[in-house]
Amino acid sequence: MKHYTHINDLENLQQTVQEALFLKKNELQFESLGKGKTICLLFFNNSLRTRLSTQKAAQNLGLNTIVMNFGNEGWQLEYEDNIIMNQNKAEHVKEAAQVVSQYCDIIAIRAFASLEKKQKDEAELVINNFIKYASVPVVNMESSVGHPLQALADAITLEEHKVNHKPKVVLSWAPHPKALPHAVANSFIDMMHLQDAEFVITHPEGYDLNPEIVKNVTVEYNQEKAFENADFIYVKNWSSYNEYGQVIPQEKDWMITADKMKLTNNGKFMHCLPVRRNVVVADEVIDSENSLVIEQANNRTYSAQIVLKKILEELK
Ligand code: AN0
Ligand code: CP
Repeated sequence: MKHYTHINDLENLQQTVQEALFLKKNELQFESLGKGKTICLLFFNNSLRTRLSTQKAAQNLGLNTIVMNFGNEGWQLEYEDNIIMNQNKAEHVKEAAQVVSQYCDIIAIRAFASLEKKQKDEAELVINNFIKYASVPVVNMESSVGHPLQALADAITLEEHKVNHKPKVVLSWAPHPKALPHAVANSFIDMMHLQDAEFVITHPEGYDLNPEIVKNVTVEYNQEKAFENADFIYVKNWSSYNEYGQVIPQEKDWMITADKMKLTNNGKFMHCLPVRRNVVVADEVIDSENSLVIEQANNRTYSAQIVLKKILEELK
């Protein structure tokens, strides 16, 4: 695994989850592995969890960390080839990626979808150009299309809360005032393809995700029906994929409430955070004993740490 941009870059998900759980028991057991090496975290968008947990994971492995926020602090990058750069973009990714590679051994990047043009987002310009021009491994900290460190943390959390039967896991859409990317939902689905579970996706009509990612997963447009007997309810908002980036108003309220959770098999509530209370999920659900959101956030450290550990072992 040179780069980590997709959950399938892991050779074996189940084994990686076990390795992450082993790390979690003693997070400093490989504290010398990254000694003398540096990771650069490049943020083109906001973050709380990804930023702190990836830094913590790096620190647990003895890596030095440099964090850079693009946006206001970095030069605006150009991604087009053969372009006359006489507008507002000061630097081409071709130089930028090679330059960053001079200062570090691993580059991690967060660059969300713009939600303006599907084709442009799906080309994954930022992460793919860094992979093309950088001379060091690249880690995806949420790109246009995926958030594989989140999906790995979710796999770890599912494993820790395993039930003694094949679990029913439901990915439910929930409302949000802003247009949000598809990345978290996509990577959760990619990860669930590798699990032995009954997996159902529920969302309003018009919110169908990319069929190439969903593949043969059951889609149930009736949220209550989908929730019946579920062991895990994984909640996320996303904007329309077909009407790309649009928010389609709903008559029915898709917010996750205690009444809806009563339809489940004492189901656990999961969300990657940040979450808008009483829009996406009612206080009574996120504050309940069945809410796993803080554990998911905690597992972001071990998800990042096991990925960085695998990359460092290959660098040696
Ligand atoms: C982002 C998203 O939905 O992709 C980040 C989630 C980890 N969420 C928001 O922008 C609120
Ligand atoms: N879940 C997650 O990636 O959170 P941040 O956007 O705060 O990093």
